[in-house]
Amino acid sequence: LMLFPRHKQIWSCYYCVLSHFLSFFFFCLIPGSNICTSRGVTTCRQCLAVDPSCAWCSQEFRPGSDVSRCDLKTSLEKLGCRSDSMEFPLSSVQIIQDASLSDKASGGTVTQIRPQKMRMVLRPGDSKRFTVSVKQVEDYPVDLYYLMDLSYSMKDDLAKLVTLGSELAQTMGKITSNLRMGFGAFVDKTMSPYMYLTPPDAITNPCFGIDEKCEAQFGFKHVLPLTERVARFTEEVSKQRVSRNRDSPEGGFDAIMQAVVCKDQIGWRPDASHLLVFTTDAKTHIALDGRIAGIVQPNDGLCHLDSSNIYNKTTVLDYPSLALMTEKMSENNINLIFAVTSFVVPLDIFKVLFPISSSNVFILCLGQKIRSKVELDLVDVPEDLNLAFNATCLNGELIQGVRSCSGLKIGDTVSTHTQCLYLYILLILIQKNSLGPFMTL
Ligand SMILES: [Ca+2]
Repeated sequence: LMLFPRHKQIWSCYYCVLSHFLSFFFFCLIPGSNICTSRGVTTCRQCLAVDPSCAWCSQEFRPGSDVSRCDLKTSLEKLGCRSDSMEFPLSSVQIIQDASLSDKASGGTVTQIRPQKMRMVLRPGDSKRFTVSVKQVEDYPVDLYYLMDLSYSMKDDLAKLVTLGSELAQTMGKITSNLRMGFGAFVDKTMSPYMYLTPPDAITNPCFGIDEKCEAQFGFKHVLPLTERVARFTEEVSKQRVSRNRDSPEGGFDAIMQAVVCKDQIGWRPDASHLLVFTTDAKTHIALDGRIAGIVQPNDGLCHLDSSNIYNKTTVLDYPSLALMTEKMSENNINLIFAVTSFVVPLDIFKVLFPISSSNVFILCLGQKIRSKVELDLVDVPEDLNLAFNATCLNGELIQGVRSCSGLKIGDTVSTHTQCLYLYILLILIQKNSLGPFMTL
């Protein structure tokens, strides 16, 4: 069970209830006939798949008799079917692992959902309810990776960028004590027409033409893997110097892609919240922009950091598309946060992705927003299985068809405890015509 929405099961529930009601009504009018006997089934397997109320008698009643061996259990008993010949399996739910929910994220295994493991045996068309409790622990681990735009125009903002980084560390430190921070920097693709190639001095010092000294241009470099020593983060960020490149849009999307997919190098923890903060003051190159440099190979969405943690496919692969970025972020469970200047905010591409206010405020709010909602999602559910959710949120009221609870506030410990508990009641329903008489979860 994980996070995100899909809705469609509710209607099939109504449909099943309605069809069961109608068939019951219909068969009541014909004495001796019911849903089990009317289908003319001849095997146990077929019989048990007709309806959860049907039983199969493995003994022959009388040679040549036309009495149905598939019938309601009570009818078969009346017909003299011995109990050891009666096949009438019942659906069952068995909880296998049910460790209690953790209060704090620090120390040992963190349990945020219970039960953890269950075994369910269901007959086709049958349904079972079970309750899943979810609790968002305090001090839940947070990984924050900071992507700095180090193009020349950021020179004025570099101090602000450093401050933003340390403010971010402070703010996040208030929300969780289990914080890891890291950062990387980007400029743009290291080739013409994005890069200054002449005179030769400009390659090592792109600011040569304006009589200044700055860092050689690079595509993306991963500087500091996620570390719990936040002071080190502030220290490393303040060491950064700007570079310079030729065109105004920058190659930030290349950096985002690498930060998302290079899990091992970045050090994303599998059980932490992942925040990727992207700073820039300029437009961003998007997929197909690579064509002006003759790059036709689409971005492959793979990690290409060399041993010095430099992105080594910057001149080979095109910038990633929004679709590929979204796919990879969702795959790796990463939340992207844009910390951009007012110049960038009106750009359509950012408008589509996020509604943005002033960067500092935005990050503060977002830190809380990310932790204020809990949502259940299903992963790899077999097609024959229908799952419906009812949520019991903060006020204890049951909301049908809802799988998320929002409104969690980060505040004092006592209220957080009570506010963090969410209960979900799940209704499991297997549709008819499924693979066989049984399905095991
Ligand atoms: Ca550029």
